[in-house]
Amino acid sequence: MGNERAMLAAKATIAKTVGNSNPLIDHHLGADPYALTYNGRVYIYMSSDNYEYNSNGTIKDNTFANLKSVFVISSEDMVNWTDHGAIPVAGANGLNGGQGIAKWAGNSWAPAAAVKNINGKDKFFLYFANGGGGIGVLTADSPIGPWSDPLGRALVTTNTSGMPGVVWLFDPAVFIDNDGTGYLYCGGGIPGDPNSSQAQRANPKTARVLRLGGDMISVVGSASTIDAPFMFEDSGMHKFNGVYYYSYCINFSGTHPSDKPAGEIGYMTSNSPMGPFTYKGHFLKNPGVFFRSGGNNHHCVFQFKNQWYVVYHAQTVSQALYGSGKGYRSPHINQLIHNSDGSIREVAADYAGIAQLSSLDPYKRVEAETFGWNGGILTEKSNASGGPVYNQNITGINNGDWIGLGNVNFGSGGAKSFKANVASASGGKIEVRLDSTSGTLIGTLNVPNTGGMQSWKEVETSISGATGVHKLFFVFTGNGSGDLFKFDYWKFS
Ligand SMILES: [Ca+2]
Ligand SMILES: [Ca+2]
Repeated sequence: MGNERAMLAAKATIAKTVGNSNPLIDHHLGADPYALTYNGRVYIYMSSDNYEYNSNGTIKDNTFANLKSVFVISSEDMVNWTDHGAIPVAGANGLNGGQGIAKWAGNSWAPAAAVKNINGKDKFFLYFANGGGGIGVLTADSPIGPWSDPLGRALVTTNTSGMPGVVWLFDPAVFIDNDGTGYLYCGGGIPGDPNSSQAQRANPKTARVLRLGGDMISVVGSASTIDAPFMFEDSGMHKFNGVYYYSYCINFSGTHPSDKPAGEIGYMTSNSPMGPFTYKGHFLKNPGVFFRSGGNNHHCVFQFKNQWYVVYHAQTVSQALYGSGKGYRSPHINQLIHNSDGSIREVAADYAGIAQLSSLDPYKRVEAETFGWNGGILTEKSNASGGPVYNQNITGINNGDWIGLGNVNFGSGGAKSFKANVASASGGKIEVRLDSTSGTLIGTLNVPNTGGMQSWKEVETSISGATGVHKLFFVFTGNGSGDLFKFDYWKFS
């Protein structure tokens, strides 16, 4: 994920400070976020923003050259996020080290995910844009994969019926109605750009909606045009109180009426998922209004545990590292409120984000790559056996680095022992602390030399004084300035 963390002193957070929930993660980036809720967890799928450097090592502005895979994180409480790594989507010309799944695709921009029960089995669908030239779909039996390419080609191209006139065939959103029918929303751009007329900017007619087949990997009939005023990109769809809300990013060109402000998320409503839609207003200002660095605006509205939210991106992590955003994006979530008349209130985007929804259970296996806050660590694909698909471990662990978790419930009886799966060529220690990186020490795990940095071993230590609900911190210590060890999962008993 780059060497930028090496520049930071140990113990420093980048942008997500202890107690805050935004950005969702700051140990790596993630753009164009999309939410899927399943079995009490929210999964966020993101374009794989990654820092690009000039030959002299200075940071470049984002050219989007790295958007070849899809990052996935998930949470049950909106504070502690599990890193599920990167789905190697684009597979043309040996991309993703030859492991790319969609062999025909050169890019995987702006994913969208859905789950549908087909023949008694939950099937997952991941839609993505092959740059601005078409939309593909991968399928899986779990929200984190493993994924496969059921078509071996794009699902939607510029040749699909009803698609001509779309400038950028990208930014899919997927929606499944109560009757099980799926719909795909996509498109963007301004005809004639950069020499477009005001009429073309005001009514680009580049958004589309398509009905999907029952298998979710075919299209039915012709795409319908959504005449979204000042449409730029970033389609969204949600249903509230029987009304269909189509939302999108308003373009930056020409003269805008005051109710269609440039770079904000506007929305339209209809009584049908295929439209026609009527413009109603806007609900999410450009990220630059809230977080200084602006750039494009990308969002997804979703419901989780009976509340509505919007996940969006902002250049907060890159801004913290480099002083300006440089076009690199990170995911955020804030609450979304429908007024009693059905209109959507302006979102109050901030760093505080969502208060933790539930306490974490420390008595089941918890992936080490699950945390709310961190200082100085990275994640990577793990060779440890027995973990989830695309299992990750914590890496880049230097003396003084740490991870922290929001509200962990040890119960009234308390924890007696702590077990961790670790790998090391040299050894070190994990200090287990409550409430802060310098809080009450409830145990210290000695990490032995396990024979290598991917030679995994479960080690255990006794714990005392851990009862009730606390923030939980693991502080990593050891000799020397190099990488001390790696950390796969942990469990109290
Ligand atoms: Ca480190
Ligand atoms: Ca793990």
